[in-house]
Amino acid sequence: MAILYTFGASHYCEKARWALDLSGLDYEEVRWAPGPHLIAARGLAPGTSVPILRLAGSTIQGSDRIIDRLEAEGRSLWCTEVEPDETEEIVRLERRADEGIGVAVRRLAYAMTLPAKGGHSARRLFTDAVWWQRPLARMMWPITRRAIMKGLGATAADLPDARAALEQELDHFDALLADGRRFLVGGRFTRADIALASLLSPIADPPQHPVYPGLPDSTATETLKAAYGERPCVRWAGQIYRDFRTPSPSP
Ligand SMILES: N[C@@H](CCC(=O)N[C@@H](CS)C(=O)NCC(=O)O)C(=O)O
Repeated sequence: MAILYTFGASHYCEKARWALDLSGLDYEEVRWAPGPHLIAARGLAPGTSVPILRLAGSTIQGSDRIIDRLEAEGRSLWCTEVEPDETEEIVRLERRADEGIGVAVRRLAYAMTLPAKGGHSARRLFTDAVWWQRPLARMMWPITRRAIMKGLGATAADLPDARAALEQELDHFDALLADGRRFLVGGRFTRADIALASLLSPIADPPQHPVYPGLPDSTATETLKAAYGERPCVRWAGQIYRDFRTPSPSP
């Protein structure tokens, strides 16, 4: 059976999980915890980031590559038969969601929670990880926490920048959706919609999300929702979840 390695709360992992759920592929999800994942990931893939998919003897790292593979196998339930100019637009918007919204949401969420010591965000990050990683993750947390703040530019001093970066990305997608379109490209549900909706899920916090409702509450989610929950692109993400997010099997 295929295995998807994730962080339960990661929005990039949710993107891959959503695509896998739609593909009908039989898979198991194994959730890791930040810190110990470094050892586990290096044993499997060139880099340390999740999601990682093990499928038929191969290892695919990165949500975009995982979706590429599902498409190559003809397993996509989203629309792939599009015009060449639409393909370019789908690629462009998925990349913008990955590199813009995805990065900015994560940075702001961490900048709001990690600088205050207290373990609140740690509980959310570890709670559903495989049993053997949890004690290790707790031990490593002081180092992991500092590494994340430094690596992602998520210190208290970074808050204004992090907020501005996210707002710039939200403005971009709000403007794109201002014509009332239901889907990002070509009037059909494509991988660009999966990308943007999943990467906005930490703000949209949709009830259909297969992981968030079971996690400890997050002050970051509440603050992000209060600040940006009414943004058109965030409301759009909630609607895409309502219409297209089928439940995934429990890990
Ligand atoms: N563009 C990548 C981003 C993946 C990513 O940044 N994953 C984070 C979790 S949100 C991660 O694994 N960080 C730990 C690491 O890189 O070691 C994708 O779409 O898969």
